[in-house]
Amino acid sequence: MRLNNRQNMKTILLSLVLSFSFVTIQAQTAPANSPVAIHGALKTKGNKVLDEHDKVTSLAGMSFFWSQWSGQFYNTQCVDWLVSDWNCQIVRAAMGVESNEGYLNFPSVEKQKVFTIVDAAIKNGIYVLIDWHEENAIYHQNDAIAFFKEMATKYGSYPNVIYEIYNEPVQYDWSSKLKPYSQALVDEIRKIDPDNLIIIGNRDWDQHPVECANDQVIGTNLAYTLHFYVGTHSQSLRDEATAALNKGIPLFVTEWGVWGSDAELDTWVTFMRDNNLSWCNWAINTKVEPSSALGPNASGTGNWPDADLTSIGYRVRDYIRGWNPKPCTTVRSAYKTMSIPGTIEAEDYDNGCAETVYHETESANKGGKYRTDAVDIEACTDANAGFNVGYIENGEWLEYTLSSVKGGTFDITARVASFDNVVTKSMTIIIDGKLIATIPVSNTGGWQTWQTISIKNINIPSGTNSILRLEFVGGLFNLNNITFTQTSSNQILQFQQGWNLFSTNIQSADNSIATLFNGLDVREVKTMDAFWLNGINPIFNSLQNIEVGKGYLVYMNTAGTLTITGTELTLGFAPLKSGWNLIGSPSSTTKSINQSDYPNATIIKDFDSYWSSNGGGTLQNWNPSNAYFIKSK
Ligand SMILES: [Ca+2]
Ligand SMILES: [Ca+2]
Ligand SMILES: [Ca+2]
Ligand SMILES: [Ca+2]
Repeated sequence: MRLNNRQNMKTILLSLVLSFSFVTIQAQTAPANSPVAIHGALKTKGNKVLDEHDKVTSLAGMSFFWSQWSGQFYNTQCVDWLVSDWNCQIVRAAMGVESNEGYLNFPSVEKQKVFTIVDAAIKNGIYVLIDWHEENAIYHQNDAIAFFKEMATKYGSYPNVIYEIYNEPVQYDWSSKLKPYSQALVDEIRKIDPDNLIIIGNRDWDQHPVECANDQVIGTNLAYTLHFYVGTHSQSLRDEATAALNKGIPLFVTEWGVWGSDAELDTWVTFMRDNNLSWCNWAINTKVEPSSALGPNASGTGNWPDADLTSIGYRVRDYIRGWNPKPCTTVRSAYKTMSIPGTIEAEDYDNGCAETVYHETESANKGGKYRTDAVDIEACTDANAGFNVGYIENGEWLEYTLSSVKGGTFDITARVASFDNVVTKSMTIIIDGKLIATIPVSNTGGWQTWQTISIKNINIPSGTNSILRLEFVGGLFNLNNITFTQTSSNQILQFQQGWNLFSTNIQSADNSIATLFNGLDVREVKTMDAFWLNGINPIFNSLQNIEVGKGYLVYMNTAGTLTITGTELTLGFAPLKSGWNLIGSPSSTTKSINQSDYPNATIIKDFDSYWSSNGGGTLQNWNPSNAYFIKSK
């Protein structure tokens, strides 16, 4: 039925509104930081594939195997795993067309497998190749057109989708056979989807892209296929690819694998990296053949442990993981609860991102143990075994959140190993931005020959949720752990101008008032029955020393800070006289006041608040730096 003009206009407006909101919804669909959220719609320019920000983009991922023979892998869980564990940025649904089991005989069965993979890719925010996987497609052009028109209608508005219209043509002439097929497919797809990438196959299983470059298909956002098998193809095919690129066409490696010697594996991967070629590796399958990524027992739904991968699959996974590393969004947190004094294992650096909690010169964990960040961790043969950070290089650093740092003087020791005589090396210790110490490191005679390095009498300020940072100068050593042993403690007392109450639990080597208060603007220190006055002849002072656990009054002419350094002593409850007493805190930590602490106490007070055996008052805690007036029955 023909629409009249008014209805027609309404329909156009309505479809504009619908398509606009549709696009908006999809933009929100790609999960944050996913490849599609980052790159958006791909396009071509010259011989490059660009993202929506005009940035040259190459993607790495896996190809599924022929759909008709590996349907057990065509499921959402498998794609989820390839994204979450392998970091695949693209997958390829290789829809088998010919053969008795293929699409031509079972179109809805095979198409449904493609839908499953494409929908899972969209859900995960990755790219997906819809691959017409056959060698003789020129004889099934109408089937291919019908299929891709349906795909373009269903998925053409999703930036995720890439059409691969002819997997691997055999020896058909480009200009007279393959190009007309490709032009027809491109023209039909473009009637529905004006912009998603279309990848075009070429002669001899995609080894002659130069022929395409010399006689190009007309259209936009077209790239041409390059396929290779490491161990079969070598420099001459790389030369062909380079020549095609130099003639200005973009290439897309929709499939490559290993078949035979893997000697040129790195060479081929480097070639793709250098030329920004996107790729999918062949294949997710358990078939016993050289290119399979999975061993015979691997599940059909992902969750593959390393043992389920073939040696090639394991290496390919590494390439994919490192191709476009996932952006780090991990918020810093302690890997384990650690504090000073104590031992900090080098490998227990904080959870978090590179350059936030560590700096590494290269992105692999070269030791391959314990954790999966860039930090190099290996099994350790030192006492208590465990792990050590290895491959330490000049300028690398690690950070650790410490729940508490007890201020005081420390001996610091570290267990190190090195088999290098040449480089001058050391480790610098920084806490909360303050340089604490630098310890030299020298050759121990082997990478697992462990020695203790140490530095003594280092003063460290107290803190909570402190950041310990270890900076490595020179490098070329391994670190097992670092230990902070407290040799003396600090107590820091903040005095206001005027009268203050205080006590201490630190026994310093010289606890005379004259020494402790040297440099402070103090007028007087007193107890209830003795005094010390600044400036008078010392022999007239009835009070000479500060004793641990006792309470004192001090009058400051101006405010000041008293640091008492020495041995921490255990405090306790002093005997009380009847009536008023001045006592020191009975506890070296903040602790609530109970009647049972002093059964005869009726009032406990400082300058600001009181506790009463009858209740009331706001004084609730023994504070280790305070002194108290206490009335006893
Ligand atoms: Ca589109
Ligand atoms: Ca590393
Ligand atoms: Ca390193
Ligand atoms: Ca360790």
